[in-house]
Amino acid sequence: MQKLDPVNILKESIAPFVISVEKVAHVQPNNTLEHALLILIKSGYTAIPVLDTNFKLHGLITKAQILDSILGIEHIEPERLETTKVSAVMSKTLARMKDYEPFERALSYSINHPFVCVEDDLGAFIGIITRSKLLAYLNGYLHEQKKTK
Ligand code: 2BA
Repeated sequence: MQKLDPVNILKESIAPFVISVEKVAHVQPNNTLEHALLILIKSGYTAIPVLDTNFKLHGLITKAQILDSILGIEHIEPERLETTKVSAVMSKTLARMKDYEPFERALSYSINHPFVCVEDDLGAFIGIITRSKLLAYLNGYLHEQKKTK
């Protein structure tokens, strides 16, 4: 087995950690909030990426953003779910990196983000890396290190 050291692990490829696009729940910018809420509820996730039909990443949308957008002054206004588009509510700032960037970049993003979006050189969305996958790998790595001491 390859002997890892702290410098090597930081420079490792992120490829083994990527959950590929076919497995990532997502919505499109011109979908309604009603559709996005259905996808979020059915998938069980609190936040998912927003991709267009060419798999270009536009942002991310959360259940909290959708619920916030239907709050009126005194009432919840669910009719807005049918008339508002995802693009009007989504966040455009998100953790994103290229597929050739190293493990250390994904790790440092995951301090503040539960997942990082990964794109290829042409800007096509490839998938996501979740904080839990990175931590599970680090945990295994640290235990291996302990055994060899
Ligand atoms: P959250 O939706 O806040 O989910 C937090 C954690 O809850 C997930 O961590 C997972 O451990 C668990 N969880 C939530 N929904 C689940 C479900 N339907 N089935 C199984 N476990 C579920 P991670 O798996 O590390 O995911 C971190 C974040 O990455 C998620 O945050 C979500 O925003 C995003 N994510 C993960 N997998 C995704 C996928 N296949 N499609 C879209 N987004 C995904």
